[in-house]
Amino acid sequence: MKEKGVLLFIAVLTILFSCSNDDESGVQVVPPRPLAEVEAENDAEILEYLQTHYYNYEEFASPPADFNFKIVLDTIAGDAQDKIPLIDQVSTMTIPVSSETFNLDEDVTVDHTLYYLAAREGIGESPTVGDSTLLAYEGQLLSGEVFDGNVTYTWQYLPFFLRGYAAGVSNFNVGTEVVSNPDGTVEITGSGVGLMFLPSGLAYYDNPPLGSGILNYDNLVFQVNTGLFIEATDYDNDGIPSIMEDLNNDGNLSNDNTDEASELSSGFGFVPNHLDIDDDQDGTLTRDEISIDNEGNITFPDSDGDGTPDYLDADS
Ligand SMILES: [Ca+2]
Ligand SMILES: [Ca+2]
Ligand SMILES: [Ca+2]
Ligand SMILES: [Ca+2]
Repeated sequence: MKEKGVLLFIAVLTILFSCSNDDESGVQVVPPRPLAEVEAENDAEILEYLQTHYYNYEEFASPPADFNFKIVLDTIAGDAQDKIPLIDQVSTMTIPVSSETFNLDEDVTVDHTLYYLAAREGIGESPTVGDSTLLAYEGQLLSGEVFDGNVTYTWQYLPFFLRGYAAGVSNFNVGTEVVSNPDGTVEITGSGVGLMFLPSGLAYYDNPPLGSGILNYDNLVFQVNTGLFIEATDYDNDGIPSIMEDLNNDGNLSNDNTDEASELSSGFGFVPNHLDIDDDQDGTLTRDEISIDNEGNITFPDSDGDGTPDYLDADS
């Protein structure tokens, strides 16, 4: 009797599942494409672009008096056929991306290449992917279509933005001080100007924002003017800088959640450590389970000696 019930249940599930492939209008829902296939396609598109385009590097090398330090991209052709292609000027970083990031029906990790260049080196330090950064930015597609941007400086807490964007920004130095002009505009002395190319696996993949003009699997290009950043940003103010809450050290702060099991069972939802003031959900705030000396050095007591520090150990 019991077995029959299970079989019936499976049959019902199968029907529900097959129906879910079609929405109400009868349009087939397309499952996301495999990560490795999309990565290879994206990388080929970006490389093709980098080989056939250049930026206004001559203006950056000897800036005209009225130059606005904006990066302008153009095709190598006609009068511009002798320009140096971007491919000879970019640097790269390799970022492993797990298929879990996009809830794919596969279990793979695929290396993605982020291409970037500093058109103007900032004179300050560079932020980490866990820092709040003051910057102006513009995003465009490889077609040249601009989809987003902000010409005035705005604070961005990098973990809230695209993974490739945060990684890209972390390569650029910022400036030193804010200067307010008589006309109300603000400049930052010695700010950096950078450019980056993100494959879709470091951007929206198959889930771009509606109405943004970005299509599934689109590569994105961002230019940024990096003004300032807050060193060792501690977003949840628990005493531990956000970057130190990237426990698996993969540059992605959203996949570190020590108390995930108890949060999910108690209906708290998923609060990653960089946003969690009680990282082990034992009722004692993280701030009260760590020690910070007068110089700001943090130590992590482990009172039961089991190798897990108290702030991540629900039973101590
Ligand atoms: Ca992480
Ligand atoms: Ca948590
Ligand atoms: Ca925390
Ligand atoms: Ca705690």
